[in-house]
Amino acid sequence: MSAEKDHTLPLSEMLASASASFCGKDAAIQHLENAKVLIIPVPYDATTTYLSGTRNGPAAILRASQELELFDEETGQEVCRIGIATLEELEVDASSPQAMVARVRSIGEESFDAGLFPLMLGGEHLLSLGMIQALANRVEHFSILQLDAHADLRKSYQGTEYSNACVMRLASRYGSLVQVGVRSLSAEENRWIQDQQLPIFYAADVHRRSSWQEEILDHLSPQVYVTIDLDVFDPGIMPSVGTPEPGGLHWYEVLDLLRLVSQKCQILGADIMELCPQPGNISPDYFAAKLAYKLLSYRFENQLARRSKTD
Ligand SMILES: [Mn+2]
Repeated sequence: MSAEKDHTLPLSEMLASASASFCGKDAAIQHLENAKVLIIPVPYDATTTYLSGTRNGPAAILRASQELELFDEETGQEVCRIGIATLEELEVDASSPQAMVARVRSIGEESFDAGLFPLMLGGEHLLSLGMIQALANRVEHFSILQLDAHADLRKSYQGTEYSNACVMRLASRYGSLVQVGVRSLSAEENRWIQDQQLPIFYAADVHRRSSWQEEILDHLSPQVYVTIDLDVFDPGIMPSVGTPEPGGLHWYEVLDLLRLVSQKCQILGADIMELCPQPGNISPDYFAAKLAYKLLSYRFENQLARRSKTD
């Protein structure tokens, strides 16, 4: 396939085989008209600053997802019944990070136009910019809820603004940014946060303030894009990231937040980024796959409940 070709292919011709799909063949939707969710795996890491390897993240998540139980005990539902389609891994455009972001943007626009909920699996965090730009081209006002150990608000890094270290500064041009779980930033980023009066919930705030989840809701617009850098979690439970930072969030802290946001806002799209698989340690891969399934379970909880009432 040429580097340009997948831009012109309709999404339906880019679907992964059933057995390579998220949650495997029992859950896979092979016709987009029956799907509500589009899983978009993007195996790209060009600007990662520390340990690289997130290009292997999407495949590891998809592999681990084959082992997921399809029933979710919290919602009492099997969210795969909503219709989850999976794209083949997006072809990498190695010419520049800008070109790769543009490729993600075009896939994002197509999935919004098709009425699908995009869930991107990364890959490096810079790619989130493409999905956020796609959303901004379709929706006027939305919040960006960023779960991340790092602020990623530098003006430029190593001579470019198209870097993981700058991605959320770029993204903040398109939606109102709310950051959660941050515990690593520069003095320059700190000044910018204060100048912009950016709502930021440091990891320490999450650990020490009982009302942090409600406070986050106060800052969110009715429509939200959720971007999760897996390093928001404590490296004790999520070691497979390129830049681990101690003192991260825990499983249920993040799940509770995601469920609350799903109940109070409309989540329009999401991504789970920066899985850097470690040979011999599959637990974090499964963790990421389950997080993706949980996010979808919460997002479509009400829709599935309405469906089962009319069944
Ligand atoms: Mn990060």
